[in-house]
Amino acid sequence: MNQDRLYADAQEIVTDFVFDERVASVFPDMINRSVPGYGTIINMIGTLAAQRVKPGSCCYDLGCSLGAATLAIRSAAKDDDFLIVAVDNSPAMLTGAREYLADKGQGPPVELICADIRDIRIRQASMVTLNFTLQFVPAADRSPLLQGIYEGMLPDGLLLLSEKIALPDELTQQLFTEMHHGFKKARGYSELEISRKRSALEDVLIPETLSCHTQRLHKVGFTTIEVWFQCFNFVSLLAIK
Ligand code: GEK
Repeated sequence: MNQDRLYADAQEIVTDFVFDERVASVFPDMINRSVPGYGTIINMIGTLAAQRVKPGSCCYDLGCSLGAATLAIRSAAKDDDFLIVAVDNSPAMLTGAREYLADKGQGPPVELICADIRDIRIRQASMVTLNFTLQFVPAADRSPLLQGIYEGMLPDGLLLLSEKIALPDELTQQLFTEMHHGFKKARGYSELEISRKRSALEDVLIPETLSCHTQRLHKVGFTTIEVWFQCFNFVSLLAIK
């Protein structure tokens, strides 16, 4: 696994974060050292898919990056009788996903699509995963995207939504941010790397509060909405149609 040193060089000018070749080449290391619980969430996506995905249906991995969730779904599948649709609009990520999945055994078929998830029509979905992807979609487009997902789901369909969240008050926001930075420091990131990455993400990753997420999911039509994982400002929700 290549180590993420993208923000270690103090001389380099910090520009907006993009999912390019440089990011794709260090992505597993970057996400594991930056997102608390990432491995647990990936494993649970596989477990949930094995329980919830119906024969003949589709299982979507939206913003699939290198395909970690797709691989977990495929590896945990009891049968090959459903289609996994994995979508990402970063060509570098999709190329990486294609290579990553190619030599990782058998399972249900996977359709890899290089596209914006806002342009994808969801059909016959028994499960949809948005694992730390919605936060990169412009805020105004989040409701229409979730509405499309809801409409394309089968009854009882499951949405797994993981997000970095904003806290409703300044004190908790500060506390959770410090805890997150402590998490990153313990995994070898320097103060400089943490602050440079933070600046790069500032206008790119737009977090919302947990109540904003749950209210929107209700508005779109989901009935059961529960948080199943939280580690400071990182949350994963389940929403059932
Ligand atoms: C994982 N889910 O490993 N359309 C398509 N893809 C997009 C869009 C969009 N509009 N916006 C962002 N992406 C993965 C991790 S990473 C999370 C997801 C992170 C893609 C983007 O190219 C990137 O690959 C992914 O969403 C977000 O379980 O880096 O924090």
